[in-house]
Amino acid sequence: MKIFPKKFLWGGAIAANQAEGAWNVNGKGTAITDVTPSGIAQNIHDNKVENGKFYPSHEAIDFYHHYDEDLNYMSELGLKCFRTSIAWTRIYPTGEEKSPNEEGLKFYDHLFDKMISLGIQPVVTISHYETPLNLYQKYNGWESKELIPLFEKYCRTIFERYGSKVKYWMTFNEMNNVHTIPYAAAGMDLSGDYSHQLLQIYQATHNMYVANAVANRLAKEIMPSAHMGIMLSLSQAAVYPASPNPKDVFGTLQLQRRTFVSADVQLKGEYPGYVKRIWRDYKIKPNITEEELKLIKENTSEYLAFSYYRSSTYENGMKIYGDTGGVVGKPNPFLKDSAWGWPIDPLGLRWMCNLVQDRYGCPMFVVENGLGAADTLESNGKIHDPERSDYLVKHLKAIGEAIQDGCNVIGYTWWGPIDIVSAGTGEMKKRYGFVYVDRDNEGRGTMKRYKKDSFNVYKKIIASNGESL
Ligand code: BGP
Repeated sequence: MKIFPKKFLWGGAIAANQAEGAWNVNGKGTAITDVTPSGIAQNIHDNKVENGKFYPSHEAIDFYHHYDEDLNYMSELGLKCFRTSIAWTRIYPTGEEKSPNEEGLKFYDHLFDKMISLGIQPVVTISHYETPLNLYQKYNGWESKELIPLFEKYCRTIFERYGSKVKYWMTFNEMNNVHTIPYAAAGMDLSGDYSHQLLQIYQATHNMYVANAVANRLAKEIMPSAHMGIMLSLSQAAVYPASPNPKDVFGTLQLQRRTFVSADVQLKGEYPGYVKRIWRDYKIKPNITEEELKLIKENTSEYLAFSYYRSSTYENGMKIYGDTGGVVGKPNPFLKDSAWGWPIDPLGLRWMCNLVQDRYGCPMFVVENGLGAADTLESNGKIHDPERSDYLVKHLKAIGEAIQDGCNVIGYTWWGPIDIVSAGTGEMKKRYGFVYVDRDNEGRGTMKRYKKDSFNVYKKIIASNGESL
């Protein structure tokens, strides 16, 4: 049955800091990720060198020097699009230079040209956990409005340069994660008591909403045919009440609203009442001007891009933890966990698509989904990864169901179609790829690439436009 639209964007997604390596070459400045030896979710941010080792983002899989070969694999896979981020610090090393770094700009010219020559459409995240370190140290990242004009300058530069090559853009990766991993999501630290921390969170997200609106306004001027989206972690919203206790059910809604608020403001253009209630209850007053609200209202985003890895369960009053995968609640007896403890729940993805359709009615783009697992490279160069194939097929079937439910899903980019460094743990061992990279947690290995069994599974699905599912 023909379920997936003809122009469905089958793809893969990575982030500059988890793949490129080459962290300080050709004028690149230091990003927050470059000083997190063990993964960004762990908030190791005090700029300490651990045994002189900065493996994760300093070398990663050296995509910077291997992109040609790597994109050839992506082309063989049949990808229609490839999502990556532009490293802000390649373009503006500290975020504050007057003019951009030409070497950095050239790199993305080559990268996008290569994709286009293969018939792969570039999809760009403007800021993926890669705030320039200087902006964290000087301003505590997005807590400060100083970042808005700096971001605008960065956007102007990349829109003017790549506007003719890139049609799909998204501003901030998983902005809603600011509640659980503020250093990664907003380049900031939280301090003081809970209400002060809440104030910081709402101030930072507000500043990012303004920056998103500014980017949308700029896009209309510079590249009017571009599609501008927001990107959220919907694993953060895929939360089930742990019981039918009304307190668990209502508490779950409150928790989900930490995610919805970002979509409500940036897609509908207004702050919802439930947020104003939180501000009143905690006696916090973020600095928000009438002019900014007008700007947000007039420059809403067109589509909602999201990641979805897992679901969680919530019991009223419980302390919520979070990592890159979403929130971590009570174990769900109905689901099996991945090797890294993330419950595998394809139906949760169908639920999220439907929820987005019902709440916003806008196009949606599943830009991250995947299974992080350890793989074994056999002596004959083979890698057998049936669990990854199974995860892929089940989640794509769930999207197929969502499309039949009436959801406007425009594409799907599997997370890490080639192995990259894990954002959360800094490990190489937690692999998502259809292509294996010979590189271990200690940075050893030949860097050679190998196709895994799952490679052909995804290839077949794409070749049949999803009909083989
Ligand atoms: C998301 C991030 C990605 C990515 C993914 C998987 O939150 O946007 O950068 O890494 O999670 O997480 P991890 O790498 O920790 O397995």
